Amino acid sequence: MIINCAFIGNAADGGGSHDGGGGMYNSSSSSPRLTNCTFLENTAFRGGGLYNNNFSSPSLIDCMFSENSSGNNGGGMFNDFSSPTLINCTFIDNRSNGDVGGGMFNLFSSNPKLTNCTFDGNWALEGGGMYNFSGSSPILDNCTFSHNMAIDNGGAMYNYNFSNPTLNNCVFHGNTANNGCGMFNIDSSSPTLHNCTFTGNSADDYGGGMYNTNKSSPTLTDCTFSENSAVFGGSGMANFNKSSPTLNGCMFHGNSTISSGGGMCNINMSSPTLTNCTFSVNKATGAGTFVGGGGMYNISSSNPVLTNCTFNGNTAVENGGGLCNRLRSSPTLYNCILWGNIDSGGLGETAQISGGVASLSHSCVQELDTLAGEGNIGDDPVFVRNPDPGPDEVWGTDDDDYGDLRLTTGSPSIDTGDPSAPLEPGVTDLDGHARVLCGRVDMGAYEFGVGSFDCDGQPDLIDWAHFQACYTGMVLGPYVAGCESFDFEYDLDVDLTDFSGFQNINGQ
Ligand SMILES: [Ca+2]
Ligand SMILES: [Ca+2]
Ligand SMILES: [Ca+2]
Ligand SMILES: [Ca+2]
Repeated sequence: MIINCAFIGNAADGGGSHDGGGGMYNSSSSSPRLTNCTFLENTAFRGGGLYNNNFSSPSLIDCMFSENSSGNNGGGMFNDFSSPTLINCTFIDNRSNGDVGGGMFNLFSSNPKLTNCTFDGNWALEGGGMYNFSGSSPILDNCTFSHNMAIDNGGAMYNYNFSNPTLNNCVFHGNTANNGCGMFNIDSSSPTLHNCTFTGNSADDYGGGMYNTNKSSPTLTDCTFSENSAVFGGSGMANFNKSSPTLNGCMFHGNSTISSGGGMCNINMSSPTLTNCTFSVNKATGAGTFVGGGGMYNISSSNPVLTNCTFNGNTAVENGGGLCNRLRSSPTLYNCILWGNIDSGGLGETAQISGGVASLSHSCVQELDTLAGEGNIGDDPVFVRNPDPGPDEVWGTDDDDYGDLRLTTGSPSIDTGDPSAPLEPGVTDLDGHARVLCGRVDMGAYEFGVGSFDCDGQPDLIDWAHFQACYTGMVLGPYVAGCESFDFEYDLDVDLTDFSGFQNINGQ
């Protein structure tokens, strides 16, 4: 056990097997406990600060790795067949001078667990903050990656060759790279992300927030991509070469490119599945016949499936403010809203979606004209609030408002989604409410009418009279049909949490 120690200015440069761990070297199941330790300005060929080899999995609490550097991989830390536990640790300004993993390098099934850790200003050729290689799948909770940089790809994190990290409540902010500033996933690397945010990341090529290629198909729930940029496109997310992620409840707003796919681009047989997602005020300013897609750009046999997604206020200088589809790319859309998207032709149908559509049903499309399909409408969905650039009338400043894309009383998009869509236990909308209320799913990402048992859109005393009969307290449901309107968290009970939810909106 090592407490309150500082490792400063040490070097491991013996060559051969003596070239790892400038500050500390752990080998053969050596797993010390370190609390409140500092690794500063140490150097080595591998693992400038700390090198863990051959099942060495130390625990580190309140430790800092700063300005360590490696000639090869892992400026701050190198894990080789090793899975340390880190809590409240910080990696600042570490460098991998020769290769990859500026902050941390994980090799051969190294699966460290990181909680409340920060990676800031780390630098490498690839994977400025962290590089995971060959089945290395760390678990990260409440971690932040900011201002990390890769000369090539993966500014904050690079996942390569079946590396599938799990991330909860993580933030990627202000990272830079050629491709995938927040995260770069390649060769069947498919992380799982929940409640993560990618904001203000800036790519020289593709994928400001995230870049997926060669059959890398991450799963994302409740994630946000905002104000990222990429010169060539896919500023929020870029998917290449049979990479087809699954997104539920994700938001893309204020992302921009000077080419195609402000929010997302899908290229070469990449067909993501998106449910309850919103795209607002994303921008693609490239020029040319094949260029556009303020919200989403699909090209070369890329056929995403979108269910209950809302596109509003996205712009393309050329084609398809909402979606642009080119070269045998044909998305399928169910229960979607495409409204207020703009391209060179204004606000017409082709500004909402340009190019091939495999199927469009029970959706709202502004100026609906030539697109065929069951249950489609062209009437104003009447959002709570449209996006607004604020008093300065310029997008990209602090007073920007990406709007409130929930529906209002009387909206023609209420109860006009696919009538066969079932009410499934635990399946929610973007707000976490039941996905189907009042017997039929709505169009768009948000279901209307929570708190209104009688489905008149007004949560009031008439509904309150039903609340008591619906109340299950500590006992889990089932409750009677219709009571899901009171289940604010949609956790299949009606309890005190739901009571306060009802109180909050009663009389509105
Ligand atoms: Ca503004
Ligand atoms: Ca409904
Ligand atoms: Ca009511
Ligand atoms: Ca509940």
